[in-house]
Formats: sequence, C-alpha cells, structure tokens
Amino acid sequence: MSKFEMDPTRWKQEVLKTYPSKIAKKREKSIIVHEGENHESQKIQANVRTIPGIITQRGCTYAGCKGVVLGPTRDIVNLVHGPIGCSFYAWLTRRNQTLPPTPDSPNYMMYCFSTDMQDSNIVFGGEIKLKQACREAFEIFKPKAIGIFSTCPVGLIGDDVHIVARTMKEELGINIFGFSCEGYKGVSQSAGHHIANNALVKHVIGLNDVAAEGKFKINMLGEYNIGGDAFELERIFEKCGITLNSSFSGNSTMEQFERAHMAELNVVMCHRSINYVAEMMEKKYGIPWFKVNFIGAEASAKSLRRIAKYFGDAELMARVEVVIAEELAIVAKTIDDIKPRTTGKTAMMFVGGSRAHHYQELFVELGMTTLSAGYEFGHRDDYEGRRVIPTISVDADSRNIEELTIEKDDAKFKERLSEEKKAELEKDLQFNEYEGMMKDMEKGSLIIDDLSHHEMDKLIEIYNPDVFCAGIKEKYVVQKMGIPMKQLHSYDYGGPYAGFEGAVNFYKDIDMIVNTSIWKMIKAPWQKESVVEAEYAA
Ligand code: CFM
Repeated sequence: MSKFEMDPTRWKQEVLKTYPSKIAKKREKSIIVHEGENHESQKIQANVRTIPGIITQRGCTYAGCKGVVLGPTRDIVNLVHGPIGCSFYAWLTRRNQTLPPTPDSPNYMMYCFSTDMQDSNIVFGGEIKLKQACREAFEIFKPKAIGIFSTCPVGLIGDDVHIVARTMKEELGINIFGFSCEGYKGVSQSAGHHIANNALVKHVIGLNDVAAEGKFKINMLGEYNIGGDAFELERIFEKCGITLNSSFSGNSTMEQFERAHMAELNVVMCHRSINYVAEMMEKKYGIPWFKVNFIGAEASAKSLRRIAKYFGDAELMARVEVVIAEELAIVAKTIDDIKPRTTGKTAMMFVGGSRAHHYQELFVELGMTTLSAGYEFGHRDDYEGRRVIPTISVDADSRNIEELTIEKDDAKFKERLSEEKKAELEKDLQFNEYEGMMKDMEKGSLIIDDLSHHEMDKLIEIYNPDVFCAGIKEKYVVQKMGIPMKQLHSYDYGGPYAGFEGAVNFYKDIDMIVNTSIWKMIKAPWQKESVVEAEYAA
C-alpha cells in the first residue's frame, strides 16, 4: 500500500464536506496538498482569524509576548496587569528553565507577578493599583527592570500602561516599560511576539556598550530554552570557542538584551517569533543575520559551519570541524542502533510557528516520513519562504500592531561586512533568508494551517501515523485514539532536543514511543462505537 492510504486530495474533500459551505470555503485555503516541484506556486492561507466555533490550538497575544519572548529572562520582573486567571499559565511551567551564575544572582522565575485586577478596578480603572504593584515589586526585589504586560481587560477599559511605566521609571529610577499585548490584539500569539520585539528594540537593546568577553560574538535569536535546549547550545558554542553575547531569550538576562547591539552576527532559530528584532537590529546597528537550525544533528553541524564561515577564521573553522566530528561520532552510535527500528515509520506535526518544520530534520535522521505538518500561527513566509513577504496582504488584524520606523543609529552602527564580502558569502550563508517549511516536504504531504480538532481526528483516522506531535491540548485526545503523542512544546518533561546531545535524546524517546505495543491495545472511538453521521442540506 502507498504511504498515503487515501489520496490526500480526496482526504481534503472529505474533511471539508463536514463543514457548512461558508466555513469549508475558508478552511479550504488553509489546507494544501504538496505538489512536489510545483510547490513554489502554491499559496497557503495563514495568520488569519480562527473561525468561531472551531477548536483551535492557538494561544493569545499576551501569551506570545509575556510567556514566550520575555518569559525566559530571569532578572526582569514581568508584571501582568490583569485578572489573576491570566497568570495561571504564566507560572511555574517548563518554559522557566534558567541557570543563574550564583545562587544569589537575581532570578524571579519562580514568582508570579500580577496586579490581580478586581471588578472595582475594571469599573474605576486599574492604573493606581498598577503603580502600587510596581512600587511593591521594587521594594521587595530591587529588580533591574520591570515589564508591564496588558491583558484583555486593560485594553477594554483603557488603562495606559505606557504612561504608568514612564511615571514609575522616573519615580523608581529603574528601566520600566509596557507592552500593549492585550490577548485580543492579534489573531494568535504571533502578534505578541511582534509587540515584544518592538518593545525590546525601543526600550532595552543598545543600553549597554560592554559586550560579552570573548571572540566571535553572536546573538542567538528565537531560542527559548525549552527543556534545557539552551544549555546544550551553550555547551556546543563554548566548545567551539563561539561567544554567546546574548540570547533572545533562553537562559537570558536583561544585561544580555542591553548589549545585544555589540555582537558581530545574529543567528535566528525561530524565525516566526523574532525575525522583527533581527531586521531592526540590522538596520539600526548593522548586524547581519541568517537563519540557523539546531534541531537535528546534521542541521546543527551545518549551522555551526555556517557561523564559522561567517567569521572566516581558520582556527575557528578547524575547531568547529573537530567538535562536529567528535559530536557526530557519539550521535552515530545511537542512530545506528535505533534507525533500523524507526525507518519507514510516519509522523505528523502541528506545532507553533517553527517546530513543525525544524523537527522534520530529526525525523529524517530517524528514517521517518512526515505525512502532514502545519503551524498553529505561522505566517505565509514560514510555509512558503520569505520571498512571499511582499505579496502578503496586510489586513486589519496585522495593522493593529505597531510597525516601528527604524533608523540607523549613527553612534552605534558598525559595518560588519563589506558589500563585496557579503556577496561572496551569500551563497553559503543566505543572509536575511528563510525558505520555509514547504520546501522540505514531500509531494503529497498535507500542509494545514491552524488545524482544527475535526481535521486532526480525520488525519489520524485515515492515515494512522506512528506518532503525532503537538501540544498538551491535543495530547490526551490523540492518545485515546491509540496513537502515541509526543509534545513538542514542553517535550513531555524530556529533552533537551537541540544540538547533538539533544538529537540523541530525541532518537531514544521516539524509538520508545513508536515501538511500544501498548497503543495498539487502545481502541479509538470509531473502532468500537457506531457513529451517527449527518450532512448539511445546504
Ligand atoms: Fe517559536 Fe517557540 Fe515555536 Fe513560538 Fe510557541 Fe514554543 Fe512553539 Mo509552544 S517561539 S514559534 S510561540 S519555537 S511556545 S518556544 S513551542 S508554540 S513552535
């Protein structure tokens, strides 16, 4: 039987048939059957509102701003202005891994800061309470900075977090800045990333001209230390002699953000969440950027080589080769043992805005095929590549987010590469480029944006993958269908999965997952119950 037990085009038709025609028309544009070589002419609908009534896996704008981008920074008080419920998921999660250099170094990760808005604050305004919360936080912790995050009610009642931030900055003498990241500001958490990026450029980056000590200074953008990934990357960089000047924002500090403009290069891991910072820093300070991927052993090796190539230093290039050889030798031992057991298996992946692409590398290394993949909140460029950016239509939802006008900072701008040098390196390094997920997928695979639960059910029912990768919202639904489910947001308490040691961890975990017989003992609802089906007459 072919890899696709049902023709994917027919699958798409079947799935759409269940929807009322208006909804089918909308969802139709977000489901693509990969046409192989022709994929460059295929266009996917993405970053548009989820249709009301459909169960989406997306998060809100506040989640993207506070939780994702600023969340991993240990020495900033991230103060949530809103009802306490908004802080529930912002507290004590796997996102919050960090490693302070000494036990007394400031670290507020284990705290949850909220203004705990009550009905009376909604009626009479919450600014006084917010100011009080800033004073209290300052008194207790003496932090270097406070970030104020707006939740939905803040926008609805019109509290001005920016004015409060300015007033309190003056009063307390520390850096305080606000984010207009109300949950409803965008169609997903993606808007929150952009808002966070803007505020970092406006209020933090460039404040401290003392760079990290060491040679070959880079900033790692879009790596958030999930499951300890950043620790593994730090290990590799150190071994290679590459200096991590700042990280946005896994295992990071405010100081790192403040000195980010002193690096020689920005490398971008998660394009979706941080490309704005990379673009703005290039304009303002002259730091070139290119996309890297440290998910997958081969991808990690390739990314290290490209970084070494950028610096063009013979010693660095030689050391990187030694490190790669050493690390790949260890990786090979595991993969040689595991690969025969995983080859030919299939995976599906619906994660965020970059992992559904990056993790395909690891599955390729395991000899597995990704039958279907999609992002929750990626934009068209994350699927089709940055070349399509000029053709993306700007709708009212995108206009909701401030577009900063960035100018060259004459005092701090430094040309890192001459035009000729840049042109010479372009072929290997591909500056300012991300080619997107579709390029790496096979003909006939299904690419689906903002997957609905109904579509997920149908994917599993028809294609029966060996592993389904997504998040906690899908986990138990999928497992009840008898399909093993791997979380790729939190890693199910496993990981790290980045870099070389991470790849080894991933191979072992997937081997266990796809080769255990326990899942076959579970019957999916459609295998044991008769199903009542209905069709819309209209
Ligand atoms: Fe980037 Fe992320 Fe992701 Fe993301 Fe996220 Fe995440 Fe993700 Mo969950 S920044 S887009 S908003 S890689 S939290 S660390 S795992 S959905 S694929």
